[in-house]
Amino acid sequence: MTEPLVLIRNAGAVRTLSLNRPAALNSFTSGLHAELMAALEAAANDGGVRCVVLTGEGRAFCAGQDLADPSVAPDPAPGAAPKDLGHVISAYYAPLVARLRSMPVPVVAAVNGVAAGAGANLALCCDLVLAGRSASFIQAFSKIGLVPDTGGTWLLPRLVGPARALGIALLGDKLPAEEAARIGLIWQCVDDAALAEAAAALASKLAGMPTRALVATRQAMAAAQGMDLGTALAEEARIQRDLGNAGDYREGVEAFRAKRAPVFRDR
Ligand code: T3D
Repeated sequence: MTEPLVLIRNAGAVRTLSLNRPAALNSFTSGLHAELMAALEAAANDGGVRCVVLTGEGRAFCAGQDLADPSVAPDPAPGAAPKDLGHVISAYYAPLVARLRSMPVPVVAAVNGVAAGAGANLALCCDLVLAGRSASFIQAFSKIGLVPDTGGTWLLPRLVGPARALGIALLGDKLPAEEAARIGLIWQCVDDAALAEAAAALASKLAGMPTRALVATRQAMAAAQGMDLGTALAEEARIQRDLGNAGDYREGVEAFRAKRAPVFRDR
């Protein structure tokens, strides 16, 4: 029996997806792409899941594209046709980013080790990124003659500003987790030994919160990046109108007034 390329664990309303190609630092093959997409799709469609955690098996989070995969690695044979990396991005990485950014529940990245290339941007696509102190983020693309993909050109300047984003992307240097947290690239850096527990606690907290409002916040903040203030204010009014008609708002206000803990159910 072949090992699954994504391990799936459930704890209450939290589903953890763990990339499982540790010998190749969880780098992406078409098989890993397919299993990860299927696992995300299943989590999105399961009403019992209220938060997803993405992590990696072994000592890495994800080293990006598997550069040994013959479908993408340049063929050294003289006169061999170049590989169409545009197709690889459109067929695999772009749909993965779109899937993650439209998940109906919050997604936490628990970065347990190196996150390089598409692996770094996979983590940064998640809503909250926690990393172990020995983890690192590498925009490895420039080292092999590529640009940041998997949302990197969009995410990096928004997260850390254009000057830092360009430095990180051009140099492709290893950015330690502590520094990544200091400059606002990620949410938090914790001791390696505390990572799993910290991610579980964060995910469980998010799972108990009003899911629809959390997801709407992600979407509104992303959309507002391309709007003027007036348009963003109008969009806030539109979203608040929707959420104000939802059960979670009624429950949140009732619980506040009754001085009890709320039980949110919308998804
Ligand atoms: O190309 C396209 O299809 C377009 C899409 C591109 C998206 C991308 O992600 S491009 C960027 C691809 N990723 C990289 O360039 C990173 C390559 N890896 C590294 O730079 C280093 O491995 C790390 C900095 C991530 C870790 O370094 P280190 O010293 O801790 O480990 P290592 O010894 O280099 O790697 C350990 C093993 O994992 C090794 O295999 P071995 O020798 O033990 O059999 C190494 O070959 C393998 N490995 C690491 N990264 C990859 C990989 N194998 C295939 N693909 C990888 N990306």
